[in-house]
Amino acid sequence: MTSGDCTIPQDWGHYTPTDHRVWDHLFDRQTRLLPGRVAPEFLDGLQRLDLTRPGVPDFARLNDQLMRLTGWQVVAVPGLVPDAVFFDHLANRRFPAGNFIRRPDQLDYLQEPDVFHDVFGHVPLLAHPAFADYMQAYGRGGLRALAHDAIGRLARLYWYTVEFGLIRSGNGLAIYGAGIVSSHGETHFALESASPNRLGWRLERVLRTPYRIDDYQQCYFVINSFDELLDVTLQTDFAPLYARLAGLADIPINAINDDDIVFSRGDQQRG
Ligand code: HBI
Ligand code: FE
Repeated sequence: MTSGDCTIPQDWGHYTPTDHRVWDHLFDRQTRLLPGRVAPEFLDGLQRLDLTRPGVPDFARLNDQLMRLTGWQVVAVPGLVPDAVFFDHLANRRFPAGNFIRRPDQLDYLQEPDVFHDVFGHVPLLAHPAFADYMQAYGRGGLRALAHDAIGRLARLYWYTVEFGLIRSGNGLAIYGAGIVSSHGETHFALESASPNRLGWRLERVLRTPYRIDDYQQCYFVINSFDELLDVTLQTDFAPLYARLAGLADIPINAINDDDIVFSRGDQQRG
């Protein structure tokens, strides 16, 4: 790693008893809620990575397991890092995780990703081979998108999969996006609220859909499987796609198009 990679030591010993209590509180609240709502691969990752131990995880320990399972590593960063740095980490199978944790009065909302969002939300699926490869493919795609001035468009893919993705699971829908999985309120909202649209995931559709960062989503996209997400991403030649999409209008955030597959919150596919 170079000195421009924005990493810092996690310094696990610096977490206070309050920090560990905040982790445990959020962890318990989410793990009570997730069974039956989250993709089984996520719960599997929590177990396999030994994340069920109390307290803020020690990255050194976590990395032993993660390296063994999929060759990924978690590195500590102080907060948001520049796009090029972020993509370079992902492209090299390193996930940058904020090393700070929110205060007890910030349990429900936080602007910058902290260690709970980053580790609880993102890391369990990095133990899953197809998702692990998808994240690396995204990082490589991000580095190429920098050259095409297309970061804003590719960021929509990250947003609607890695952060706020839904997946078909058994005969229902399940959450897998870290922004949902790490949020008590949005876990309920994404699956149970009547207000957002839940549409079948298609790469081009997602790249044409803006998103909002200041509220629960108005639109979620549903993948069939992590294998499909990986395959489509690997097989797509993004440069000509960016060129073609530049000539097409964005699709309003709350729109349903004729060719969209619409899922209802009762899980039945209507479209
Ligand atoms: N930095 N630490 C951190 N975490 C992110 O999720 C992140 C980032 N920098 C840039 C970034 N995300 C976005 O540009 C991408 O999601 C597209
Ligand atoms: Fe995130």
